[in-house]
Amino acid sequence: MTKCKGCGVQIQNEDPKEIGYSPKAGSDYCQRCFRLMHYDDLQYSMKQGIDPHEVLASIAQKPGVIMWVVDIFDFEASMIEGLNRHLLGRDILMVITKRDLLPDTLSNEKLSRFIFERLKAYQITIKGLIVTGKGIDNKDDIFTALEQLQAKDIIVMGKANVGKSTLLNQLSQGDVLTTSRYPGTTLDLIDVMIDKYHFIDTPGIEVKKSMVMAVDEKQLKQIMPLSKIKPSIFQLSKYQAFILGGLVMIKLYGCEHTTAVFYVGNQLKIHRTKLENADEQWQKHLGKLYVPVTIAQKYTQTKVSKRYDKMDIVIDGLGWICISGNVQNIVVQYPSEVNIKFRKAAI
Ligand SMILES: Nc1nc2c(ncn2[C@@H]2O[C@H](COP(=O)(O)OP(=O)(O)OP(=O)(O)O)[C@@H](O)[C@H]2O)c(=O)[nH]1
Ligand SMILES: [Mg+2]
Repeated sequence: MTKCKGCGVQIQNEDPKEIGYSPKAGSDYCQRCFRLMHYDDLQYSMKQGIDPHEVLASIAQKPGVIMWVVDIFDFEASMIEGLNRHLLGRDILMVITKRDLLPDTLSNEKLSRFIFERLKAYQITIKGLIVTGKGIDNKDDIFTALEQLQAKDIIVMGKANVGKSTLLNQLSQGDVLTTSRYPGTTLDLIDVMIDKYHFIDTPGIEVKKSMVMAVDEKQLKQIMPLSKIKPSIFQLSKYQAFILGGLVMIKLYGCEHTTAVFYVGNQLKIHRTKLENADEQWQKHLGKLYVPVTIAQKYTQTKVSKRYDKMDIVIDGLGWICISGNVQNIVVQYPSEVNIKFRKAAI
């Protein structure tokens, strides 16, 4: 039995409806990978397909250094609670991806400080940190860190869609592994030899309660950042509301010298409205002017007061909004199946 070089499943030639199908005997790739690679066509979604406990358990059994891949744009959703406990005594090298999406004006020192503060809050200990992204060539830093850890076998793991396979393709200067914007691309462990190192690509650990999971796959292009984020900055006074696509409404009460900076994909429309009209506008335009919407279209409201001088409202899978200045109250309306968090500003 051969394994698909792109996603790791066993290739089979019998059942077109089952995973691993290829019409040709002896092919290197399954039909799903072939169509993803060449036509950006998702034959079937695997976003709910892989049991995260099974993935973590199989990773824990493999000897080697853990390369934990984390998406800087979706940092909070990339976290794995109790990671050190799941991987007791193992060396963890953290590799941050998608740095290219954040503004160049943000220094790496500031970024590292933010990352270590967040890791402390999550009680996660790492042995090293590398920040990289598309178009950033610091492969040498990664290999130097692996050398220091005396790594031979390296297990590349992390949440779905953080960029594990993309990173490995970059390190090997090839395009062997299948990558896609759809979570759940890699389906089984895949061995990748790069020089003397034996890397293992792994299926992403399921991301729960993310906007990426809440919208239809066809809408992903509208919410995921496709290029460097251009932050949208608004100066606010008194009462203001914002509607992000058809996904989130943020109401700000009692603003005084307040600034809101939106770090979301550039394609997502940000609608600014008067607070007193916001609910009416939402009802009227949802699914028409205000798109995309989630599949379930069920929403929850949370009321918060500003906890930090500069506070981020983080919406998993969508980005974050940094609020500074005075605000009496903030009400966030968001899809019930999506996680939101409040943190000290990242930028
Ligand atoms: N801008 C940018 N996009 C990236 C980067 N790394 C990955 N991506 C994109 O993120 C998406 C997911 O990448 P993959 O490499 O398939 O992610 P993965 O972690 O292997 O995903 P699973 O196999 O589903 O767990 C793709 O659309 C990639 O093009 C990066 O450094 N910068
Ligand atoms: Mg992958």
